[in-house]
Amino acid sequence: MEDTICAISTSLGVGAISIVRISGPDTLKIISEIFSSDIKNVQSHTIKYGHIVDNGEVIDEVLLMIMKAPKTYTKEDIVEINCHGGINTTNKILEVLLRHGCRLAEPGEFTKRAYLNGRINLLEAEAVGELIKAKSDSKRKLSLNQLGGNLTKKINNIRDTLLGLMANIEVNIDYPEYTDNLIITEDLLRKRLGEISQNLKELVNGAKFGKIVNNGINVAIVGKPNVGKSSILNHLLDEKKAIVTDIAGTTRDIIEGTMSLNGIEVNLIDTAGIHETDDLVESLGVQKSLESIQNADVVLLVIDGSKKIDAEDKDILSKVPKDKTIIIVNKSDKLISQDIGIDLPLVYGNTMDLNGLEGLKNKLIEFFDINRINKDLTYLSSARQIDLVNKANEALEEALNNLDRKIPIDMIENNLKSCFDYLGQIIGDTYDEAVIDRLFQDFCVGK
Ligand SMILES: Nc1nc2c(ncn2[C@@H]2O[C@H](COP(=O)(O)OP(=O)(O)O)[C@@H](O)[C@H]2O)c(=O)[nH]1
Ligand SMILES: [Mg+2]
Repeated sequence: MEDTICAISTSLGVGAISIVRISGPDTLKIISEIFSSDIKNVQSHTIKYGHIVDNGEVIDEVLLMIMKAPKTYTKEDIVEINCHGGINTTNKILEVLLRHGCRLAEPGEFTKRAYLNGRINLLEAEAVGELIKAKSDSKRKLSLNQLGGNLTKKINNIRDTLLGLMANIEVNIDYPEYTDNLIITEDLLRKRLGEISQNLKELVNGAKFGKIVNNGINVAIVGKPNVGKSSILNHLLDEKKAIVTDIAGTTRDIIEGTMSLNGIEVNLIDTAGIHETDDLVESLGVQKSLESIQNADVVLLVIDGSKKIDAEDKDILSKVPKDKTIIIVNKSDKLISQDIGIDLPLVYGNTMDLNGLEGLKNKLIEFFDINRINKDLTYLSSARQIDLVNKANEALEEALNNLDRKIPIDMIENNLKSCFDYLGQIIGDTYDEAVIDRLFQDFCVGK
């Protein structure tokens, strides 16, 4: 981090202004060389008007935002050049900076420096990257809350408790004669671990919500041919996306579309009707339908309510995971019987009435607890964070198991140490170079 980096922080196109950002130890020296006046002694956090001049030629009329270390984004000296927008001016200024000794920043390098210099932790750095990419209100709020520090506080509280507990166990092992220290009895340890476990579970469950906000919900619409799967897709999307006919086997490939349910993205996947067929193309479609069942967060199994349930319906029913299936009894406008005889979450609906599938939307909101998701929006969310919090939870579960199995306390202490370390990795207290590099690769240049 000895070099001084620069990048265009705004998107490169025609616009009123662009911002070129510089950070590092030589920032003030380099800017003074190319600016119409010396800025080395300018007060921090001020704006200065002037010109960028290169070999006697005025490149642009600009405003400089001068921020001196350490109270800056990177904790280094930073100058942001507000220049006229447009590709030529902005690139020209970048070019002059590079010639005067700046290095072009890598994607996310300013944020990486903010992290390495201890201004933000890894969880917060990740949130910055997500905030920039956020396309919905929910995603924006989720990222902003991760940046806000509440999650970090929760993680640090658990880590502090673990650390205190480990220290106490150590003292008990090393100095058994010091009876004025708190003696960690089996009962006391069980109680403490129980408390930690509860806090961890909260994080684990929250992370499930975080994943939904980040990635949306994948919904596979399956069933035998002609029950109305494609009609349901079209109805939900309010668009004639899939072809609908009364000919069985019309849908042969996967057809996808996205709708929003209270701000949560729902990815709908219409599939080929599952049944025995000799047609090669159709059978490949059926194969894809079965695969989509595996990849879905919830399966909507569609049944034709105008007919009796038959062996084909029952066969498909045997292929879907019961814990993530909702039955849609479609064609409720011609329903022959209320009694379906299937013990799974069930909705009646049809694609003929305007709001014929409102019940389904409500069922999905209920199934994923979407109203609760939106209330808090303080969750771990990236795949990296979720993996680590699950591992931390497993380590703690193992500690509890080992306690039940009367395993020696130093082994249990190892479990607690693992739990502590996994949580530390979430906030980047301990880190692995490769993970950090991968994480910042996904960032925009200039952030
Ligand atoms: N009466 C009635 N007919 C429907 C309903 N939904 C779909 N259909 C009809 O059922 C036939 C098959 O629909 P389609 O969506 O192609 O079924 P898929 O093969 O499961 O995708 C078409 O003729 C639709 O017009 C419904 O809610 N009520
Ligand atoms: Mg279809």
